[in-house]
Amino acid sequence: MKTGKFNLVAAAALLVSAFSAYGQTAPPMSAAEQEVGKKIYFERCAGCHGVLRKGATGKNLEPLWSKKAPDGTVQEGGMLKLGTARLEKIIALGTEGGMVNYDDILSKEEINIMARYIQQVPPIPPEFSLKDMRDSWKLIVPVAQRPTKQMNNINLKNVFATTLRDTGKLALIDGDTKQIWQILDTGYAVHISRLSLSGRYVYTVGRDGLVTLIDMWFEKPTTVATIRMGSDARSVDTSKFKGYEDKYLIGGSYWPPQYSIMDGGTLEPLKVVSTRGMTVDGEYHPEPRVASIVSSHIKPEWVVNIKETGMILLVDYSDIKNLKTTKIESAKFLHDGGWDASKRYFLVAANASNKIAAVDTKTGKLAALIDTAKIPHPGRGANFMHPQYGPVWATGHLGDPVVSLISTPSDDPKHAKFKQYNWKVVQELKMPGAGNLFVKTHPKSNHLWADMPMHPEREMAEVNYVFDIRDLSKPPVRIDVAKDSGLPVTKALRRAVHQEYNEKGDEVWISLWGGKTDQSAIVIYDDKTLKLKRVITSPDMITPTGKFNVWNTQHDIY
Ligand code: DHE
Repeated sequence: MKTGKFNLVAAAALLVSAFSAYGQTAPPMSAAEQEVGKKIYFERCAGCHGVLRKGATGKNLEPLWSKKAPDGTVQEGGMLKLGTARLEKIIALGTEGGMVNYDDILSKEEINIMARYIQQVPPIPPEFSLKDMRDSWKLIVPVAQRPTKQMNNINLKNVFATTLRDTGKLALIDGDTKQIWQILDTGYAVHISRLSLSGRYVYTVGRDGLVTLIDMWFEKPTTVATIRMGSDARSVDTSKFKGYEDKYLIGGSYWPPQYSIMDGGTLEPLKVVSTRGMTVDGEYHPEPRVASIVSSHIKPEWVVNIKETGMILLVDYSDIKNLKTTKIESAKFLHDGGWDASKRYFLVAANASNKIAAVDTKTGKLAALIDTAKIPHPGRGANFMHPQYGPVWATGHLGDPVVSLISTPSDDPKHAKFKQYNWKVVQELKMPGAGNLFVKTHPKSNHLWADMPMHPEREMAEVNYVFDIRDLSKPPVRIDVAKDSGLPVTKALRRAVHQEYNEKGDEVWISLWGGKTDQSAIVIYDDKTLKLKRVITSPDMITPTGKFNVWNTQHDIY
């Protein structure tokens, strides 16, 4: 794994001086142990706790911290105060606050290393400039040398770009034949894939900041360009407004905290914009990470959600030399989200505030801040017509056993009677447990699927629940994805995660995300009958997570 120009020697020197400044000494670590700690921290911890360890969804993990409470009292804490033995317990067993247990992911020795590592001063990774991006840029096949028409017979609209998380690869699966078409090298633990508006190109972003551009018009899908945006990233999208179709690509980084604009066809870097600045509370934050990004269909704009500041940016790409940005205050910490059915409003989880922020991309203003149950986590959410309340958008929750349904506005005069409910949680559907990550439906479906992969118990993490949206008073149907896969039970949980419909909207694909050396599967259900249809598995099917159907991703159908 590459993490950019991380300078260990400088970091080690920093450690020594900082410990004496604290007057408390962190437990000793060899250089090799620090290297292991750095790698595991990047892979497993930084996403929730931040590179500078100031905390976001996860707690502050600095060696020592102090903060002023609203009543003026000063609170103090830190990893040095907790000490190695207590930290080992927390890492191994997890916490009620939502941290997962690592005793089935890390060895005892690794847990001990991590307990000591987080008592050291966090090393600060280097910045990443436009020049660094340019130096990392590889244009493998220039546009002029690419096919001018599709050179294969695959129904590209029904291809699924599937992350094979721990192998640093992406599987392109033919949704018609259910055959793995091609497996390609990508960045580490690809987080999402997004499609060009044309449906020809797949863009993926690895957690290590590597963006990969894959052309599906070749006989076999081919990587035509790669670029690094920094050392830690989660999001990409193209420009989708008329006249700018796929002209640009935007990528959001966790480290350094910034977004980058690239040429959509070649990934040539064009601009880097820092997101450091003030939070919605008026405090400076040194690490405001870029969470979800989405491309507007009605304006030449991207919606860019900044996690730590709680600011939603509308970035106008019609003139990138004179970049105009609207900064909308919402709440902390922004994470994932999706469009309402009209594609005018973007709804994003402010997960630590237990709120959903809805931005009106037509007026460029915040439309609503809606209180929800604990830690909303919508993925892109799910839109459907509620029999009683009209158009709703659904989000699940990591922290509470419910799926919240939020009423969304509609211009259709037939829906005028539902206006009174707009931006209210009109119903909470009961789930048997918390730990939900994704919900999904399709305009042609009568079902709403919900997973619980972050639930600590096997009977919950390995299944999905399906609601009948025509009659939400009916109890949801339990679908045992792990059992249906036919694969043997393994020590590691096999989390049933992330649902995706096929192009026609009559099949649901669910990933069974097993241990990093275990063979896993994609389990496919008939959406009408809820019966098992097919299992895609092979020795290459290791840790599948997100799946992105070309047609549905291209057109934001969910
Ligand atoms: Fe995700 C979306 C960040 C952990 C699978 N995840 C997102 C988005 C962000 C994000 C910002 C929205 C991207 C967008 O729409 O532009 N995810 C993070 C984290 O910071 C976090 C909590 C910790 C980390 O270290 O990354 C995290 N995510 C996970 C996982 O553990 C998951 C389940 C498996 C994995 O691959 O690591 C996971 N995240 C996903 C998926 C999406 C996603 C599948 C896209 C959902 C979609 O349908 O669009």
